[in-house]
Amino acid sequence: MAAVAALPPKAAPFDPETVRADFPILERRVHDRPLVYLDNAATTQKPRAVLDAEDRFYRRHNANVHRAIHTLGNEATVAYEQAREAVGRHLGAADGRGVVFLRNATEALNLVAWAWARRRLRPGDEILLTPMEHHSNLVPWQMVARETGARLRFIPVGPDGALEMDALDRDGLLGPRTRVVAFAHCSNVLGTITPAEELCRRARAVGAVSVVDAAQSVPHAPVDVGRLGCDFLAFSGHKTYGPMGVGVLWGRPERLEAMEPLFGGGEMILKVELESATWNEVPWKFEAGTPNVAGAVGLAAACAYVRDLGQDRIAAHEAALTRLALDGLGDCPGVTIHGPGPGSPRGALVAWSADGVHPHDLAQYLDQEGIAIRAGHHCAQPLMRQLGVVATARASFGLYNTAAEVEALVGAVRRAREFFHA
Ligand code: C6P
Repeated sequence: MAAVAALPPKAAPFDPETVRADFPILERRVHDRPLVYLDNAATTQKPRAVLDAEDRFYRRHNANVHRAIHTLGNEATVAYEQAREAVGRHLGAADGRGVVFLRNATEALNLVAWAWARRRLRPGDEILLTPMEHHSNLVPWQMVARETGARLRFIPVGPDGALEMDALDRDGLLGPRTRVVAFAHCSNVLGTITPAEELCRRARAVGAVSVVDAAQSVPHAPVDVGRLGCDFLAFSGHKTYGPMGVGVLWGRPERLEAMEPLFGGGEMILKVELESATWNEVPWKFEAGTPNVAGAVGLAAACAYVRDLGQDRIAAHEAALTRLALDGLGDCPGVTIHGPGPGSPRGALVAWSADGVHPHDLAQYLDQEGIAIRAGHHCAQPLMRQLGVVATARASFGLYNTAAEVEALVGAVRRAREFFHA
């Protein structure tokens, strides 16, 4: 189990000041100011428990997995497979059988698109998405639609950032032609939390598979694949306090069983002849070649870390920070906040436009004060078009952020406006 600096009793309010000590990078200064890291939706910082788990793997147990008879090989294999079990349980599954280790959420979504959808879809079939998808959950479907003749359809996003669920029936978006329903659990721009359970249920009712892009939800709240009722779920380790280069596709084991592998090579085979081969069992048949074992071990440590802290307490803390940011930024002159207003469900991020200040200029100004935010299209260009902007500024919160940091952000955004309007 991962160590946590000073584990408070579960009932106590969450204290970010205590957990900050677990993150060495937060000691850094940027432009001679304390680092205020508010770019957690892009990637989170790593606690010592994760750094140590990776380090320990390389120092003590490094060997290739599933191949060697020697002691280190066995230890590495055990560590890797234990990580799989831990990630499966973190997602509410009984075991790790549905957990495919990949590089990131993007690769996980591509695996479903190419290995599941491309082989099954026919002209006239439909793939139902939303216009607020990250490109990683849009472009693979565009590519598969082009190859198969399937049609892309979109559940509209209203001005309040919510999905217009009544359009499913009103506009005939969901029906017997729908084969795939793929959507973000939480938008990386609007922060909208989508009605994932309902969408999965509606998909199931018409015989479509549901694909949940959980890149922005798994890091912030407990996510249970059983409760969601999804067929596939994707997330990235690096956004959830784990290492870069490891991501997960969770698939309902019977769906994975029915899928052909996408990549051929080592470890995904059962038997190879000169002209043919048969496949290993699920999930290994999707993991061709040497996997990122240290990454998987680090990800399992990250899961243990947030569970030890209490995911519900982290979620409540981040919701309070988000409310503070919505209120503070909302009071700044010339600022337009995108996405659901206060009181509506929202992930731990706020994107906004500031009248007369380009988001890139704003991000650079904030950087001079040690404050890291993201500015750009956030890999959601169609959504930017709908919002009528080319880019936005975005602050996104993690468990180690504090109310004082949000106040620093708001103060700096105010000063930036005065600076750029002077
Ligand atoms: N978003 C951001 O918003 P990868 O790069 O594969 O780890 O994650 C891709 C991805 C998929 N879905 C959603 C909803 C996402 O937000 C992201 C990554 C980052 O800053 C980078 S664009």
